[in-house]
Amino acid sequence: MKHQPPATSHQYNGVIERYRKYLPITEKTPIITLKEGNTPLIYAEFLSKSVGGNCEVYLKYEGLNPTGSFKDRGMTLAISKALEEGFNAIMCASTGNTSASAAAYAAKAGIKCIVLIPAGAIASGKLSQALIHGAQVLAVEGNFDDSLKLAIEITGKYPIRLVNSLNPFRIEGQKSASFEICDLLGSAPDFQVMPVGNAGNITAYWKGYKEYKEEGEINNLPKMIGFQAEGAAPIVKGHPIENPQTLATAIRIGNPASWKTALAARDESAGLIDMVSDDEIIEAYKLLASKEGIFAEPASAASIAGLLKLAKKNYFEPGKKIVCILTGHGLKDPDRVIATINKPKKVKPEIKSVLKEIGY
Ligand code: AN7
Repeated sequence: MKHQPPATSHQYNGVIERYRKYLPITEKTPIITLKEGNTPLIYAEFLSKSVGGNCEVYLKYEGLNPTGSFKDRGMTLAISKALEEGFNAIMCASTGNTSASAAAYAAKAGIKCIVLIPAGAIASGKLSQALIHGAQVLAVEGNFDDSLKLAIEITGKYPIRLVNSLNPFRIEGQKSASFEICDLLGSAPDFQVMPVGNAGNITAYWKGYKEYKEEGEINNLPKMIGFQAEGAAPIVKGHPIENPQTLATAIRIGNPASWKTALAARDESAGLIDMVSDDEIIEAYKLLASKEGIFAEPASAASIAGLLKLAKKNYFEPGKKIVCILTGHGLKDPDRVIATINKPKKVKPEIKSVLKEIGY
């Protein structure tokens, strides 16, 4: 491997190197990495108390990946394999995070990246990332589902690799997050709570847990719990949603590509997939930031909203370990904060005015 620091430096080198034996990597695969993965699992004191019954709540902070979301775990593999297979162009449809990640890894690999985004419907941080990394960004006058249909059709006809989660290497890379959770806890948690959009990530986590159990790394499996946004909850409602709506733009998806495998994860684990309202998402978003010190984007807060919804119904038995996945960083969508929290109050540049405002 070129340009890696000497082994003695102990630098972490990304999910492919760390979990190589569980991944479809050969000696010929050129490894494209931005040192993704190895994200912290943070004990959440306030949330643990809120759930009660001596339950322990942990947050897997995926916003600390190189491009600020979990997508990097799958992208390192998808791009490395695309290079191995001789592609020099990739394409994705995206609600934002996939495009940011694809653009960054394509830049690192020196290949062309084309992204199709629903016009006017992705958060400004994500759009900025895709643009600065040099992707060709096309704003489709339609929603994510329309964009994905186009990406599938085009990549089926032209020598461009699709890097949405329909690309099996995306799922392979993303399963590394369940390995990390097990390595840190010493077992699988009792419950895992996460947002569900196109349903690739719940598919990947479940695959990871099952493989770790087959390999003898763990003896238990978690119940898989997914949350969709109320206005974009096709899996909960049992039919595609033609015009999905939610302020959690990352999961504004009406016809998930991995629908069937999401149902399998739910049913094989005896878990559930439910929904939360935008109001519940915003409440959880603020609570996470103000009580746990963690800024996650609204889609990620859906897992916290879901955790609290289930806790209210006494869903969790006492003493259980619960891991919530915080899929993306809050800075991805700064406009949501401005729309949610009062703007700073203006004061005159004098001590008197400041003291008056702060009550001293
Ligand atoms: C922060 O970027 O679909 O259920 O195109 O960005 O695996 O789709 C993003 C999805 C959750 C849902 N949280 O994951 C895209 C895209 C965040 C996300 C999801 C997404 P999946």
